[in-house]
Amino acid sequence: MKRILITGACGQLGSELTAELRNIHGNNQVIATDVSEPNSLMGEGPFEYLDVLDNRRTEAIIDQYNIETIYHLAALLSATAEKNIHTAWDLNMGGLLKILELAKEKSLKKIFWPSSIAVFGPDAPKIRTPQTAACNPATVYGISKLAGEQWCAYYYNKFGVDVRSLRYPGLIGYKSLPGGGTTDYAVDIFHKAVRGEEFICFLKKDTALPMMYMADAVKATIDLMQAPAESITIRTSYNISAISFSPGEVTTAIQNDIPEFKIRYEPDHRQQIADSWPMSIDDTPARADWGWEPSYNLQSMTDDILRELPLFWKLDTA
Ligand code: AKB
Repeated sequence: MKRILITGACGQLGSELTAELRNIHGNNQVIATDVSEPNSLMGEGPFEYLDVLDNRRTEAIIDQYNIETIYHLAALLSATAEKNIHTAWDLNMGGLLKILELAKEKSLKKIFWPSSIAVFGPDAPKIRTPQTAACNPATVYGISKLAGEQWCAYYYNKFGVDVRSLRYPGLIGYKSLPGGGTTDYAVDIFHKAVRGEEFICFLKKDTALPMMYMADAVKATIDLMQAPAESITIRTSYNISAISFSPGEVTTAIQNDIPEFKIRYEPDHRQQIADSWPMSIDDTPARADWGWEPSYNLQSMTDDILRELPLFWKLDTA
């Protein structure tokens, strides 16, 4: 029986994607791997310690479990990458190249690899940034994502590796926490609101960025991977869009449910990263090619998180 491998499975997206893939394919069909301890979010199923830069171990796991599809998520996010530029490049690029090469050698069926809105830099249009806008990223993370996209297209065109990719915006979920991203504030803010605490925001009030609720991100990923190969016209990475909001706007949405919620703004080094990114994204090709459509807007996402988060963390908000 052929199985699915996930690298970076303990991360914010990895945990929830692993759980959903296990729901769809069965617990034992999805092998979660990471350099940290497994968490309960990802559900029951096989877990292996894996540093993706360890090629021999990656290959051994692929062989041991008869892997045919890989979701290669292990990476450093934007803010951490700016502090560790060479480590970020080594992990984000080295990891991808090793997975692509193994996919070629072993004729794996499909590879998923996440890109980001960070491929765009200050010279791209800020509003509804098109799929084909100039990509001149201002961050190491963005540079690694842009180069990674080109490697994905190269392995597809040259060797027929069926690798598919999405340019994720900031992902917002209440179950798993992000780590080291510039959009992380938009997750932390809900935890503070539910706990009745003031939130200190590291971005300015009016810094709008593209965002997406985790349920939509998981759905987009699985829909892209299930789409027939002939419908995939973009082999670098697809723009996908759902919501765009600023810290001020998400605060208003939270205050609709929790009027006493308070926020204070103390912008730090992450402001410069956010200023280099688009404010909203045009995702026409994703909608046309494989029917992408988000389900959540800012208020429906906010209502859902504020309802579910206290139950999830068993917090007493009464
Ligand atoms: C980050 O903030 O680094 C990520 C991203 C937009 O790719 N969430």
